[in-house]
Amino acid sequence: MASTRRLKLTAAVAVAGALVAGMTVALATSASAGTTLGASAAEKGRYFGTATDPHMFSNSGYMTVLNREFNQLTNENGMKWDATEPQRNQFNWTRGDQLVAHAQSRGMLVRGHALLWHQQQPGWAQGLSGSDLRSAAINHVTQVASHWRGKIHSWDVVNEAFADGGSGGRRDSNLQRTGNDWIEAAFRAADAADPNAKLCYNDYNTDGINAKSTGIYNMVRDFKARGVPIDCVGFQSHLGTTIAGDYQANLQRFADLGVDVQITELDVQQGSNQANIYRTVTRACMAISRCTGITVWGVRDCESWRTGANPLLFDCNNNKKPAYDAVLAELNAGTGVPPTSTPPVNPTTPPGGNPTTPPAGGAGCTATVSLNQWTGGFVANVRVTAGSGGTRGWTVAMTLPGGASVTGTWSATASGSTGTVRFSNVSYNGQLAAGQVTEFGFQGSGSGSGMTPTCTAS
Ligand code: G2I
Repeated sequence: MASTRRLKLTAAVAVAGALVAGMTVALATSASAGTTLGASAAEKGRYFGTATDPHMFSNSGYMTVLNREFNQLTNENGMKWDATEPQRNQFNWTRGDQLVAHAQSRGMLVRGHALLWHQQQPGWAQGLSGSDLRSAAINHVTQVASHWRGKIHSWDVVNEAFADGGSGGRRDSNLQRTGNDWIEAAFRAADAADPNAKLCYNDYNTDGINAKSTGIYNMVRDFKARGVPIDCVGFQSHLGTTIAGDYQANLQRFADLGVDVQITELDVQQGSNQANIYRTVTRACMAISRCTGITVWGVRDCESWRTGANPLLFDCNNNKKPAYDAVLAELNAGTGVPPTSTPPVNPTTPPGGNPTTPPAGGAGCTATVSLNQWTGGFVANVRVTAGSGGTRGWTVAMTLPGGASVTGTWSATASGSTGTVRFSNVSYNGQLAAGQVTEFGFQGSGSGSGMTPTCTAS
């Protein structure tokens, strides 16, 4: 985990041409510096991206704009649950692979969108509930994040889980009904599957300090305090004809928690204020060193999901709009990010030690468990720390209380479901360097109290 964290931090400056997660990000900054959105953002250590869909890749006018202006791509629909897992455990990578291939061929970053969301679930998942849905959801996170491991700059691990209105609480959904800890279980599974991707929570109507953004702020603060692996918060910023006066202050309060902030789905209602609002958003991001990039939700007005709103930077004839000029000017006027980001601060030491300073385990390995329990069930998250000799593989044995049984496991293989259960590494998390940490988890029925893990390394 320690080396993992450092790699994640360097990802913020990947746009400057660093080697990150096994992918070379070489962005053309010199030829067109100051004259395109991507190059101007890259000069300031940031990305400027767009949502797109591979079905547009054959449209030459569109692609001229996309390839010239943007250095980050998000698949508008093709990496969602319904697209990637249309039948349970049968995966379709076509649209995501096409987008990743195009991005890689041009040195563009990829934002992954979105692992878990209450919308655009495949029909089979919509029909599930309880521990069956929880297992399917965690399996989805693991499989999808593993498939594109090392190729995704940032993942929207969980999308739109908070309610609109004044409650500041969670949105009701089939996922929420599996237990309030479903979000942290998803982040832990994503971290195990792709340790170098930045892991984001993404939502809308969070464009200012309000009840919803404060609910999310409290969740992120709690995650940081307990060592849940969250790296960033996405602010979609689907905006109308006004923008909150505290837009920047809201981003800043999240950055101050020790997470990156990203503008992930920006579009603004056409009108006399459109260019000004785009300018305000860009200026706010450039003023915050942990605001690592901006993504607009489409290239041209005619492909926007907001039919008739004309909310984007290019018209349907590939022409730049006044809002484009406003954004470019702000990118060029803005400040750069520091060459190395400040490491995130964990306000309290999480169970099992702070990930940046793992405890010395001696030879072999050590394991700690943290539990989220409710009446009749629990989720256990287990942290495995390699001792001074590192590991080629590991097994964690745990004796479940009488009446308890394992109903689903992620990032490990379980030997059984009751009594003493042995959890062994899967293919990608067995090899750990000295002091390195990995995590796995399982869901159970009954009570999980009193389990003591014993770790054996091979
Ligand atoms: O709703 C706007 C965005 C809000 N945040 C999450 C984003 O993922 C979301 O994107 C939109 C896409 O822009 C739309 O393109 O998500 C919609 C789905 O909720 C997308 O719409 C879907 C339609 O619902 C489908 O009928 C259609 O087949 O687009 C699909 C492909 O065109």
